[in-house]
Amino acid sequence: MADGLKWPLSSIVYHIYPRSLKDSSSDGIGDLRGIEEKLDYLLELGINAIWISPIYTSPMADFGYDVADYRDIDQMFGKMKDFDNLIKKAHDKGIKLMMDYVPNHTSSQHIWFKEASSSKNNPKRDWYIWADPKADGSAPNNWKSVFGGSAWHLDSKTNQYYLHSFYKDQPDLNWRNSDLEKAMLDVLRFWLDKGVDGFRVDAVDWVYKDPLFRDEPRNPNTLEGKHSEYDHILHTRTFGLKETISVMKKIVKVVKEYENTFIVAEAHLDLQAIIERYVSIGWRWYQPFNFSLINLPWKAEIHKQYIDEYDKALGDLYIPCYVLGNHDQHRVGTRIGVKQARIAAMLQMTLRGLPFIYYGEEIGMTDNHISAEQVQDPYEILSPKLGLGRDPERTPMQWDDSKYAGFSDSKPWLPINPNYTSVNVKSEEKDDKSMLSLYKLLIKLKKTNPVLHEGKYIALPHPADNVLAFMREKGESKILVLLNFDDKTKKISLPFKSAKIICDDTLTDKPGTILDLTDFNLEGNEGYILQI
Ligand code: TEU
Repeated sequence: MADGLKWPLSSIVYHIYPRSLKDSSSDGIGDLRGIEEKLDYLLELGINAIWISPIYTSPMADFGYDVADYRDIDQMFGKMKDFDNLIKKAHDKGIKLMMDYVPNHTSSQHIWFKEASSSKNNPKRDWYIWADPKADGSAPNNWKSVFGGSAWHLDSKTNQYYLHSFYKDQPDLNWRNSDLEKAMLDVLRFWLDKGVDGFRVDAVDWVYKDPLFRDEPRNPNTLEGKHSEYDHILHTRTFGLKETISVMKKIVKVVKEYENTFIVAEAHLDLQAIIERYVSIGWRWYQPFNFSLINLPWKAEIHKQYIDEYDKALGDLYIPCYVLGNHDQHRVGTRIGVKQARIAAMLQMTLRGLPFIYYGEEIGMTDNHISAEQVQDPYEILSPKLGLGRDPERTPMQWDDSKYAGFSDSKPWLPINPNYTSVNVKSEEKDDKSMLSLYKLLIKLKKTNPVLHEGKYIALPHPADNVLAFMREKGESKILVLLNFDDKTKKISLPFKSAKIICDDTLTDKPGTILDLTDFNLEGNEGYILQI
């Protein structure tokens, strides 16, 4: 049974945004054959699992997160036989494949919604969430869509509003209906039967909402012009209801019927709530995403506090999770700068647990500027100029310095970042100090060094302000990780007279060189992994 499984304990997951990895069909949009072409690159990088953002049939109102058929591949990405081929090739190379599972909503083009909206008496009506207008015809309550505006859209044909937590073309499903629940759980089985190794679960905290449709309170801490309309409300009745755990348990129950499977679910939660998720779901091969490296201010003290507590709470029972970026978040190199992105990579790869790498992170890709005419993301369109749009972090992968960066022969769906002439796979492969070289080394260490792979995390006091230090320990073997989160030199004194360099952030120091840390200047943006 499933408990013999080991892969999430020894893997690095590469997150593919399929529109942007590699276009094999010359339409400017990435596809499945493009992914297949790049499997050897991933293997060379050291990746042994991929998660692909949605590739299902979709009108692409939210670029695949609006699913019109959970059991088919969008023609833009290829055909089912391309998927079958991809999974076979990936497995032959020892790469696990995780799909994206979108339980909260479908596309308004899904046959279920077409049926549900055809009449109030349609048997599928209750598969979605409907409510009558208020007496004045307005929306049933004050609930807001994440992307902006009311969460309700009037269906003029049946004169009822349907709920959409995200875009209006993404009607929310009603998981309180048992037929719907069964149909959605069967979707998991469909892909598991095809041999997928697990799922990333989308937006699960939105799945249940107050059945009485009561208003939500105003958030007293937000400012006009600074925060989105959605953030002006506290989501006490539409987010993270206690039923979230029960729906996750149902999803887990299905996935765990299959061997060697794994689930990671979105969890925009504080530390206590994350821990509660692990404990109440209680399956070792389930993991809530930990977005702390993205969301917390980039300060060593703040991260230490989080990591210490998180690592201790999970112990050996659950697998920690660290993420520096994804398709919804500005790229790490843009958030904290390209030099600190190296420090962040060293941190992510030396901590315990399962790291996720967002495509392009490994070459140091940064956000691209998107002009008003180039905007694609509905979030930017509905909540403009707040820096919320997600196009900047979704631009095509930079493979080489040829026209369109080796991503496609045609104009890509989003503009290539002009830095592609130097930030690209081909040139970084030739440069033994590049970000790509750093990632390759870190991934190799993470997978093969027994201390980094299996050792305990040992918290250490800060050697200096904004400097993080911790140890990994297995038996007598010890590794010290020393990371300067600052761009200023820090004087440190640690009781290690002969610490041997395994890796430094710029790959300029010779491995094996001995450092005396009893009286040491740690330069700005400098990081070390050291054998003690
Ligand atoms: O995102 C859900 C989610 O957490 C959003 O609130 C996210 O914070 C938002 O996109 C702002 O960045 C998931 C997907 O990751 C996202 O791409 C989809 O648009 C969304 O669900 C709807 O399916």
